[in-house]
Amino acid sequence: MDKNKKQRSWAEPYKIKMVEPVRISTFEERKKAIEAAGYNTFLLRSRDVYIDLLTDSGTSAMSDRQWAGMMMGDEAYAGSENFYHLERKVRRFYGYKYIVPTHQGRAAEHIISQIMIKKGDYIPGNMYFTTTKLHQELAGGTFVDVVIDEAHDPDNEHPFKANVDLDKLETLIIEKGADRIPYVSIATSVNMAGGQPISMENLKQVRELTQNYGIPIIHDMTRVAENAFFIKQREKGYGDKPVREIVSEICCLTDGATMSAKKDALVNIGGFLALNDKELFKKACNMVVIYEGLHTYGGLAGRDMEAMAIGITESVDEDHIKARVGQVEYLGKKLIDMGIPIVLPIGSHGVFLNASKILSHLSQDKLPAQTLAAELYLDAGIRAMERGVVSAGRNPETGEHNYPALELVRLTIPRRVYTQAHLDVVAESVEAVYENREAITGLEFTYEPEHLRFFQSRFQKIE
Ligand code: PM9
Repeated sequence: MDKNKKQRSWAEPYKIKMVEPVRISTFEERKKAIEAAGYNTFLLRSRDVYIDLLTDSGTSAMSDRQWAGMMMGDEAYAGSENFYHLERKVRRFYGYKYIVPTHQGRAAEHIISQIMIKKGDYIPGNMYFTTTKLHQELAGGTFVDVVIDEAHDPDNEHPFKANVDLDKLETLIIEKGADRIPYVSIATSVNMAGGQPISMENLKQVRELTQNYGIPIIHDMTRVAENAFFIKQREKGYGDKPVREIVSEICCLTDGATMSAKKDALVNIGGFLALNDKELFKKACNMVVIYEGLHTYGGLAGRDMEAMAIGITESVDEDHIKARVGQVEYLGKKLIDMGIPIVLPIGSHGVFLNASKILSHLSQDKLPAQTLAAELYLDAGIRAMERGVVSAGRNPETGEHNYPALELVRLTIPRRVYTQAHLDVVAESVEAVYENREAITGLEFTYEPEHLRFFQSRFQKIE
């Protein structure tokens, strides 16, 4: 490339056809709202939020083609045309043989955990995810983190922080025995590490190792296209490969997958379980009728499956994925320039603020990430998500808090929803909170539910 060539700007590969007005609230209104929500951003009403970066889950803007597809919903109880369209897309883009639709990702996690895990089993994975780990535990298993150590260090700039530490994995297999490991759980673009990718090279090594022991790999493919984009950018030999081919190569190295289509696949609701093994598929079909619905709709309307089928194609479009990850990078770079500590490298679906560093005067017991998320809301009505000690929950055996090395606040970017100007407002708000950080006191629990406590817990300020 010509080094003297000026760097040119890029813009999103879409134009806006419909708008949803948002309201800018006053500080007094926000103070009332966050108190009423018990300082938990999950308990805020959406109408009280100006820029909603709680999650990229189900919050994306669907395309005109997806909306048109919604009108083609075949709402038959059994054998809807939209199911067969979805099945064709899963086979074509991901290569899995059998698909069971589910209403969202955790329903697929529930089914796979119940059909594969026995009491006393161990499930190694490249870092935990809240719902995935809970379903493994509810099925009688124990999750074991085998991600590389770099993943737990927010400042480490390893390009593939979701890689598996092969020594950790093999030691576990030898110690516990392959028969007590029903599968290895591999996530692409690991959420809790900050949206970090696994490399193709590492995935191939995991494949080889697990095949030697006869252990299958179940893939959490929620953000597989984002992971593939990072492989294209960072891994030798992949620079000229289309993202859709990289996605397919990843999936081919695994035996089955759980999908929350609310992320990569650009729908507001939906997911699936995909499998290559016919016997497991039969068991999954038997389970889905108990919890979700018939195996050709799994809790979804025909129109939802149609939007998902179309969203799968759009998710691997080169221009789309470049702009999607590019928006996150734009915000991340702005925050780095402002001197704000964030997880490095910048993630695929959001920028993760390092709350331990920003609120370094608060111990983890004072819930720095939960506190920071509440302060961000107070400053400018921006809603973010805690990803620290509150999300990590308690050890089921000891009842003690799990203290994760990463105490983070996630500024998650919904796909195709916000403009660069929104992201400028977000960056300025983070900077304002950062400048006032010394005055911030922590939070303590006033209510804590048993499972996935981050969703519904309530807190009060420590004065
Ligand atoms: N992720 C997120 O905001 C939704 C709420 S937090 C539980 O990041 C992965 C990697 C996810 C995920 C949800 C699920 C569960 C599985 N794996 O929310 O049930 O990021 O569709 O998917 C959220 P569902």
